Amino acid sequence: LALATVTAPPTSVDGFVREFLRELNFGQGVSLQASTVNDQYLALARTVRHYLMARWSETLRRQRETQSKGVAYLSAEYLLGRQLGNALLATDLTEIVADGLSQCGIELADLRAQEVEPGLGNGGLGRLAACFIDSLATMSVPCIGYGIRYEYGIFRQTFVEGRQVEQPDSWLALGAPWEFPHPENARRISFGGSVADHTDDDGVVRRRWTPAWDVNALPYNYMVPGYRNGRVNTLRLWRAQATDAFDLKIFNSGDYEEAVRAQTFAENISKVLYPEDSTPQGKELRLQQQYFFVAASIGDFIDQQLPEDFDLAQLPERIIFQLNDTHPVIGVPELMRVLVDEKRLEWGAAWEITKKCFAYTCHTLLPEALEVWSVDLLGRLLPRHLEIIYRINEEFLAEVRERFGDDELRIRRMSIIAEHPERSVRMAYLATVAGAKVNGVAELHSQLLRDKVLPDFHEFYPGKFTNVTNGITPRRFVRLANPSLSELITDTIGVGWLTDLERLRGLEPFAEDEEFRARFRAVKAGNKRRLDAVLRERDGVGVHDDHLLDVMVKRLHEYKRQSLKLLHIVTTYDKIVSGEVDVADVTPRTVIFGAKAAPGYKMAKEIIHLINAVGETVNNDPRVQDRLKVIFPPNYNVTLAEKVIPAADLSEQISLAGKEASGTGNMKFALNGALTIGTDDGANVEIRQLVGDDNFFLFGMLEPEVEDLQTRGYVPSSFYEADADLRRAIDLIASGAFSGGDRATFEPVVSNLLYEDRFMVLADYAAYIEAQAAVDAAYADTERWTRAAILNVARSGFFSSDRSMRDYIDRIWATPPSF
Ligand code: 26M
Repeated sequence: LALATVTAPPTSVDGFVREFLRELNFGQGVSLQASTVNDQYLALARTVRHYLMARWSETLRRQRETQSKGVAYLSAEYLLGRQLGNALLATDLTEIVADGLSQCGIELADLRAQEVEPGLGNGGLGRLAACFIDSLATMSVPCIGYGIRYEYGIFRQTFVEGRQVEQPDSWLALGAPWEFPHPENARRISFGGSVADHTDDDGVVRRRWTPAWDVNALPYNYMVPGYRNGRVNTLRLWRAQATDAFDLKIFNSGDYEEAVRAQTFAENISKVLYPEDSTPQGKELRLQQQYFFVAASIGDFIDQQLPEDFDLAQLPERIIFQLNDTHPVIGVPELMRVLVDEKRLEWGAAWEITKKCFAYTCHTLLPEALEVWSVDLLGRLLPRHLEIIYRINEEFLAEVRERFGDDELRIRRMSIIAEHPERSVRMAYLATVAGAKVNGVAELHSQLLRDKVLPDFHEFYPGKFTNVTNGITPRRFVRLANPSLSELITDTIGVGWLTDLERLRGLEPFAEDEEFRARFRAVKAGNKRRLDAVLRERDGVGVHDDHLLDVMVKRLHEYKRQSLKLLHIVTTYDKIVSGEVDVADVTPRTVIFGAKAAPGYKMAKEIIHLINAVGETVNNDPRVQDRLKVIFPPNYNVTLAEKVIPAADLSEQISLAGKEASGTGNMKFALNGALTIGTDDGANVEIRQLVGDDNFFLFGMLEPEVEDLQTRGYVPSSFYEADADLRRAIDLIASGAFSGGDRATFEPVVSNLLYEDRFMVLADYAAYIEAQAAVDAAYADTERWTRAAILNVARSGFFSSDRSMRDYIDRIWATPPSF
């Protein structure tokens, strides 16, 4: 019967058109003639949802029935990108929908362009979460993603006179057709108050938390469709809402203003994504966000996803909570609180369960990025959790003492509680103590994690540490972003590669095939023209399709060294205008930057200003004759990435060795046929090993050399003194050449480079310039370049996030029997 199962609409052009018009008429309440593009987009999104619905309910039904082990991915960020194209790809409806819409006089592309991407993440970490849930759905692995439904995602970036200005990202303003609110599964999340002993009805004295205030957590579900496999997993994001208690206040206190203020206070929790992605600010609201979503998620899993009579001792057989960095680590004491205080398990039994239910992924090496919470703040907001953390620490340190004796230095080093500069909780240590596994995100990163960041812990728990190199979903970043390359690949090696990316190896012999190389170049040229059109429409500037397209897109950070790229541009410019090189001999290049700076990160914002200023000068200097262009489209996001990356010839991955945990943009470029100029850092190391030294431009100090220079004492100005080209580049910036003659404008950037230069830009300058000369030479040999680009594609199948997921299953999640 129709009631027993959910059915999908008919998969035919006519069936689609009927369904679409119904949504337009009855969902949007407009006729086709009267409808706006937004009406049409919303109706289409809802129609596509209908096609996914049957698979979703079937997935949920099977999950309830089998109760097999699954993953709960806990992440404060999901940088999803647009949903429509991906949903059409997953259901194989793109053609039917395009045909149907054209019968209605509508272009599918226009409706796709209408979607505002959910930018619920900052950068790499959030995008990784989105790739992982895509892969798990595609591999039919039971997974539920948990996170926060921020009302405002990552800010919209604009430039005013070359400086970054942030605007709120109102991604929900035109309608949210992909979400399903589930108010019936709302949960109450408590904060503050105090803890005291209390004799329970069973006569046992237990600690009892009496919170001071609470909020409602309202879940919104989003579909995570697998690629043509009939599976749809769930992403569940929580929204904060005031509880009735707040409303009651209105009547009881008579203080209406105060009651409304309190309501606003509660709802602030899911209001906005914090736009920092390295140096945590220790803001109370951020900790509220973390506890809010983690407590809601753990409670939801236990109460909603498990059978009522479930024996919690079996929890590790049913679920692994994967911690995406330390942001959800407060989940560790939360699960302990639930098990001990609410479910009345013994502490020891609860700890045995908890230790098996969490695994921790670390995404950084920068010491300032390691999250700590002051005991004072944590104790005020979550007093019971602080007690639990103290007890975990006590028992942990007792174990350390048992192994190593009273080695007080070691105890102090390893304590979850730091005493200086302020008593605080080291979240990475808590995660390491509680996690069944700890992983880094690339081989080099995992090695450094063991040796430099957590060496004492590695010594104590050698088996705990492992590596899973990051990956990216080829569905979005190859198939959707680069349809013409995808078609060429399928023409050449057949179907199947999209879900088995190692098959790209089959392209290797075609690097020697002249006709294939010509087709490959035609694909790249086509992608450059497409990007040109996008950028003209978006920002009124284009890209030349006969230029080497040199791209650096990532968050703006000193360690990523956008300023090194800038010095290369300034040097090239200086050599042209000084007449040292004949402009006719300069390889025509367009450099594209894309980068957001955290709004409070001063130096990053100065560098953005400098990039824009250099671009302004270089692009308008007739002596350059258009052979060097610098463009910086504002508001780089997933949507723009999908256009920029497929057009790129050269991928800039130039972080100081030992600072970039992995990088994932680097993988997207290689898979789209760009060559990398890069340091021996993060996953660059593995990319180079796979594609081969001949097909990768390596430069710069190795990590041990960086360490060494650091200990010897790094004096940036000595590099300035010793290198005439470098001196000229820096002097040119300092002279005001890019600031209308004003020497003050970029003085902070110049001084920073000369007298601080934490990330050794000047030390790697000469090597970088030399490597860029090698790039120019290689690009001049078109056939050789194309061969190398093809080999980059053919040998990068390893970087599919499907492979990452297999590694998580094998190395972290598998406690057989499972999956
Ligand atoms: C923390 C506290 C308060 C506010 C914000 C944060 C925060 C948010 C995001 C801290 C770090 C955040 O992201 C870090 C990140 O994106 N790391 C990157 O992770 C990628 C995926 O593993 C790696 O490829 C990158 O190398 C790494 O920099």
